[in-house]
Amino acid sequence: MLKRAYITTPIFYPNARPHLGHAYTATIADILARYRRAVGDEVYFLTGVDENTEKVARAARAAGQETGPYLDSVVSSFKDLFSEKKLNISYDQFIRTSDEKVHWPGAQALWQKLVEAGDIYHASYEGLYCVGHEAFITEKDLVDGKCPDHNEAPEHLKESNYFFRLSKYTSEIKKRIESNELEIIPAARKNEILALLEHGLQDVSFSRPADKVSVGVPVPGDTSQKMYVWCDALANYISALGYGRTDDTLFKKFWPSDVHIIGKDILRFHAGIWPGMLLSAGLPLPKKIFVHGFITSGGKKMSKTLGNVIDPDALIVEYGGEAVRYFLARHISPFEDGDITLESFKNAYNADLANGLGNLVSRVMKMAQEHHHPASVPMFEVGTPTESVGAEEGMLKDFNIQAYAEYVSGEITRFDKRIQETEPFKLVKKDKAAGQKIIAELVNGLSRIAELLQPILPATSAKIQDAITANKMPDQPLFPRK
Ligand code: ME8
Repeated sequence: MLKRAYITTPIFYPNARPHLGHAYTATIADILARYRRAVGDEVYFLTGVDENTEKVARAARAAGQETGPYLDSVVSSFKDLFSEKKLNISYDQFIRTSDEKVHWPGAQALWQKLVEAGDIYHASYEGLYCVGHEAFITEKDLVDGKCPDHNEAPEHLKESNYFFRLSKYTSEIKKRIESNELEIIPAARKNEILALLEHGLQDVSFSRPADKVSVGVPVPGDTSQKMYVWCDALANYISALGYGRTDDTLFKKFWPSDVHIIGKDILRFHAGIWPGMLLSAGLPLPKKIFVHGFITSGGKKMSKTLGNVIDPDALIVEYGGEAVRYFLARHISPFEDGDITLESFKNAYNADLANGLGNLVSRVMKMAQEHHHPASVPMFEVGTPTESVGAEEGMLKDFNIQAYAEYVSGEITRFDKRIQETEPFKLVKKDKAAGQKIIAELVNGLSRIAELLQPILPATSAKIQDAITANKMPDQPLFPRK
């Protein structure tokens, strides 16, 4: 049955060039989107950037640039990283929240709904604000007077704002999460958010005085206030589909989303504030939120000070975008934190791609080119790509991208062993028909591997399929040894 799937990534802060964490989220979201397309679902895949933040304004000032041109240049570096020649992220839309035509009408229409529900009220806020988090924090979140995540002292705010009556929705949100109507995956993250809900959600300050922030969506009917960045950012998931605009065909077709893919750092916004806003507006909640862990390097958080930051672009220049996609899928657990170092990357590249997959393709296709006649030797029955990918459906359906990649690796090893055991290149000289039969079986196996690899390594999968069709070794090794 044809299903619709609206898949989203968070919108990333474009205060600096994209890092490996951004690359990870985008890649796993892309793998899931490609898989859903391969099984015949109608997919709409959204990614983009969260521009209405003080972080960007500050970064622009530090770079001695105006916010607009600064944003344009950082946004092009995200688009470049996601492009076909690099990570090959097959998004249908890249939303920019500075886009007054695409995003603002939806964000403002949603605000209006919250007002109509009686959930927006005026109050004064006094407390601490961490610009790094773009969130209100409390004394107990601080270590030595600083936010430990951003190593920065918070600002002390005393201002008159609009508040959102989030507290009203605690029990309803809890009910939806407990019953899996709003499924939080994996279970550990579900428990984490349920524990938080146990304490009850507090109302949130939902706007900032316009003269105190440099960017932001104006609050409808009160230009002296701009929307709080998370209020405007979360709205991107529906504004992108045309919510609040004349043409809301996509919204009608694709909302509610099948899955929001996010990192563990932003769970409480997505499983607290966002469902609260949707409930207040009378809109359906997303079906699932998939929460992945963080990437560390050498067991430590990547940081400029520690000098362990790995730049996705540098890896791509050296090894190619497909190798980066492969590593992220195969060697980072989607459910927990995962580690990468330049050394572990290189080792995995050589073992799994140069010696593993690349070598298998060369060996099999060399034998095929010399001894295999596709027209005369019957191939084994292979399923259509849809059926083949569908066979491993369980793993990708459960977001276990790593288990799926491991399974494909296992298939590569299995066919390597088969070559060692049967030595068809020797056999074909003694018993031509028997040798050719095994070569046909290997070509067949390769074809299935290519199909299975399609969501993870789309370009490599196509190259393997082309080689099989041409019955010829690829001109260049797919993954040269490094
Ligand atoms: O939070 N490992 O944007 P952001 C893995 N604009 N993933 C990581 C990571 C790491 N070390 N670091 C970041 C924001 N990420 C908001 C989101 S959504 C309505 C607004 C990934 O640029 C992870 O998915 O800080 C995380 O949730 C996302 O980048 C946050 O990116």
